[in-house]
Amino acid sequence: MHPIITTEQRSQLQENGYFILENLFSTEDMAELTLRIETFQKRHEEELVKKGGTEGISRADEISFTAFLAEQDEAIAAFAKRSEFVAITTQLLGADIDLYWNQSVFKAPEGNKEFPWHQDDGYTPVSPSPYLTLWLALNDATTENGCISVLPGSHKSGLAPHEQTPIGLNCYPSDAPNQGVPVPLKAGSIAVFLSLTFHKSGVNRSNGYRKAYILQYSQSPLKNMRTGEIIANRIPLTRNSVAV
Ligand SMILES: O=C(O)CCC(=O)C(=O)O
Repeated sequence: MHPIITTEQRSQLQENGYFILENLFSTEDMAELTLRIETFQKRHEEELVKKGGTEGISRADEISFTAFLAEQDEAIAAFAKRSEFVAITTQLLGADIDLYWNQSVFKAPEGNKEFPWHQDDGYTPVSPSPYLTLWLALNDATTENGCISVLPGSHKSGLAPHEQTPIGLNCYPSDAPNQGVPVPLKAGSIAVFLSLTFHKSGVNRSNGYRKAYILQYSQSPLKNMRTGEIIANRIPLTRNSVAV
């Protein structure tokens, strides 16, 4: 079973709400996965343009969130079920795990907006909470191209109020003196954080796309706290700590 989550990483998650797993996957793995993802991301971009440039929190030529990738592609599903994810999630969450949500997030060069501070639970509050968000860098994420930042300790006060803005939900001022910790990541590295940890991503000032694949794993079953319903049609990862 790999990787083994160290005592230090566990206490970072508990205290700060996040930790980093460096170089979990090879650059070859990331190149292959990116190719598969780009088929869907490009199609989504084309649809965005046809729809006038925006849909939900995606904006053509700025930022696109392309969801349900593992549900549509066998190779991406196989990636989301890799033993690395079994190891991480069973150690941190428990024995029965599902892939709750998965999406790519591509930030276009010279986009001029941050993606605002939020908790993932702010978009859909669920129980049990928190679940785990694994933010995987498909290419190098840097402070120049809009890597994420996290606010250490912000997970400790539960679900914060979020206000709707034109570019996404927001739970923390973008002009507060404490703007958290930037988390640059090499391709193939992961930021592991809790669904209650405040995070945002920066402006992409580079001349290339910043590409990420976000995998969110939760205990099974998972309830939508707005509707009270069990969230159906998720991809099972483990039962009794064994991959399924
Ligand atoms: O990758 C990004 O730019 C931000 C994505 C994010 O925070 C999210 O999807 O929750």
